[in-house]
Amino acid sequence: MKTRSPRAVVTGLMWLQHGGNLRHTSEQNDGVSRYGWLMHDGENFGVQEIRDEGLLLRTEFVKQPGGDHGGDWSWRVTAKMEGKGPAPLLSLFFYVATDGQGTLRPVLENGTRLAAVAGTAEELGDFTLTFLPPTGEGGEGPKYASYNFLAAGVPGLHRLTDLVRHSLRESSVFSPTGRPRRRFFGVSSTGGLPGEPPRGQLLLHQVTLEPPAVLEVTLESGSAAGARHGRLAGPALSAALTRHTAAFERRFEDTFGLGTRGVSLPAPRFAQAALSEMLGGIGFFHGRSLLRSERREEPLPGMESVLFTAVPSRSCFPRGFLWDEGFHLLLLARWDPALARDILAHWLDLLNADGWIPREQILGEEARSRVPPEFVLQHSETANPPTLLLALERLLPDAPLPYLRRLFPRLRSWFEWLNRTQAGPEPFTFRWRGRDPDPERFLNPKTLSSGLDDYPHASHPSAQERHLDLRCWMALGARVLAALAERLGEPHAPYRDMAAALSDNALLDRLHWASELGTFADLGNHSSAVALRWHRPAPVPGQPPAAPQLRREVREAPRLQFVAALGYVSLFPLLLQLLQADSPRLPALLGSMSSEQQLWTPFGLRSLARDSPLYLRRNTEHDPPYWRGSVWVNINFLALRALHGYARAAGPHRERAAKLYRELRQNLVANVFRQYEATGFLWEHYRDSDGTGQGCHPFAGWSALVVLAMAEDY
Ligand code: 6A9
Repeated sequence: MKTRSPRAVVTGLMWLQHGGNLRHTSEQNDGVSRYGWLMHDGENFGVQEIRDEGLLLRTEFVKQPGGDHGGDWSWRVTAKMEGKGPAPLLSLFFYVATDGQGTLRPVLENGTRLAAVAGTAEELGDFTLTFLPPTGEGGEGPKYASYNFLAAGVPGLHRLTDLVRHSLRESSVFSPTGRPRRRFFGVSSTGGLPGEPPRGQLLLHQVTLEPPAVLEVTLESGSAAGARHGRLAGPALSAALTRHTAAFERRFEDTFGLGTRGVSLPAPRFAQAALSEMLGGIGFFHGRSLLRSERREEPLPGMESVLFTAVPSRSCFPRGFLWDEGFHLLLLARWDPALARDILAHWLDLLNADGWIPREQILGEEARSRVPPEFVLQHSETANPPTLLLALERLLPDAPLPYLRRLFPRLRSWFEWLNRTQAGPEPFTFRWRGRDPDPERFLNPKTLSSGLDDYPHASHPSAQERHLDLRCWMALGARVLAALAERLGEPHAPYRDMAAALSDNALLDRLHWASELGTFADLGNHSSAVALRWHRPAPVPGQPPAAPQLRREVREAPRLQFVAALGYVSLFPLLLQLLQADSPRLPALLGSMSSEQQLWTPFGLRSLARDSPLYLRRNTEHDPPYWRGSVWVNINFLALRALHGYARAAGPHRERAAKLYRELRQNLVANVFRQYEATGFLWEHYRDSDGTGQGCHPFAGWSALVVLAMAEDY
């Protein structure tokens, strides 16, 4: 829990089942079997469950606004064991830490129990954090526990886990009366991280007990003293949690109407959890990106920025990603439009003077500590699809004019940056910049900017390329900017004209219809006859033989042609609804979508057709297929949205679109739900052969769009 401010005071929880591992941050593959927010309103209330080696932790919070500093909050942590057998010894470590500002003063009981912390900080003013004594499960009676206490300097929040781990010593003793004594690992101030200068202070309260137990922590703001009627703990906290639970359920039903659609339990619980995981993942980040500019040799730090954003995955990618955020906002805009507007505004404040927004936001040390060094640099020629405009289109009707007025110049300069820097070889064509510079190392050089990383494009990147998906994104962008300008009474004709030109079906046909392939496609310098081969570098006299390398072999010279790679990219004119309802091209696209040889699976549309040359092919020895077959929820959501639109528009393909819509929706939602039931998580993508969740988990970024699909809210 932290404030939305750069040098925030942070509170948190670690836990340790003695004999097991110290748990703190959300990590991929750490063995914690299930965890996630079951309810979260994005603001004042949340309920999370964590299952870890037989232990069930339930963490619940309520915030209570009041005073001048954001008010009070309370947490309740309930620990119990699932299954039978003697309860192991469990330690819960509640901590509070500063990061560059603020002071904390411990209030100790009997020398070892940290009963409270009295603090002062920029955003919080004066506050008191109280650690209430543990009770039994039904709140009955005090519970026997041992206490340890740590006060230490903190070199940075990303070092907290190590700091605590290094201070653990197996010298503490748990000895309830009449029971055998047990030794356990307790924090001691003799550990620490020598040689790292402190940026802040840590106070930590370790409670060791045998589950079941209930522990409560309250933060009381000094300035809210007058407004408070008693402490938000015990029965008062129970009542507040009950009230918030009921309000959440009501608001969820009012917003998504799953009940009235007859969606039966447990599906609505799953939908609540999917939304809540996204809301619970929202964070406030602060710091500088590391940038690579075409104008300079050396990487340089970007401007100091703050970013309030949702994240794709709490474990794998706990930071902002530009095109992911547009998808997140589609869902958030329904739940809490003001919150969505706030996040969108933060993103647009990241623009630099040229109009560029870095694709991946790795701000500050804590964020950087989670990224391998080769991924840290952001290149100033690299774009990413302008999905924020998709979200804005949804927010537009209800957004206040002053807000839109402030957004407009930023959006204009962002869109103009895209239009200028990603222009294609001919008018009304576009080309993603920044494809992999060393094509011989890859089966097909990646295009990270497009968001579809390894989706095949021309085998030999060149300035002659025309990228279909980007062209369609630009059409959408021009349309939204025209609508925004019109709403503001600003000149909108240039955007209107651009939108019209980019959605002119005849021009689209001329530039991107590949009659020899029977579909829309990219154009580029391309060879289909490529393969990876082991290659032994020529020996150098006097030097040991070099290790064999995997290199690309091109068996047929590349030539300028349409790229045979049927999949998500081919569908873009349909996905973004640029094709007219009576387009003679619709049947071909609907046919590819519904063909099992191509894109149809019982779990959603796969990213690359089964009969496409690079279907499920690795890009290098270490680079398994990613957007070369898997089912991705974000693009399936766009497909549902488009089919829903075509099913409503008068035209010769209406029935067919409607049928496809119903079946695709059923398949996609049922599989994401089934995988959630089986594993406890939403996943980054789903295997096309059997629907298994793959990649990162939990991934409640765009995979949470299933909620809108369940609600049929497009
Ligand atoms: C970091 C760190 C275990 C790849 O969801 C974020 C992005 C998408 O925008 C993109 O479309 N993901 C998709 O193709 C994940 C990006 C990961 C960046 C590399 C590596 C590993 O941590």
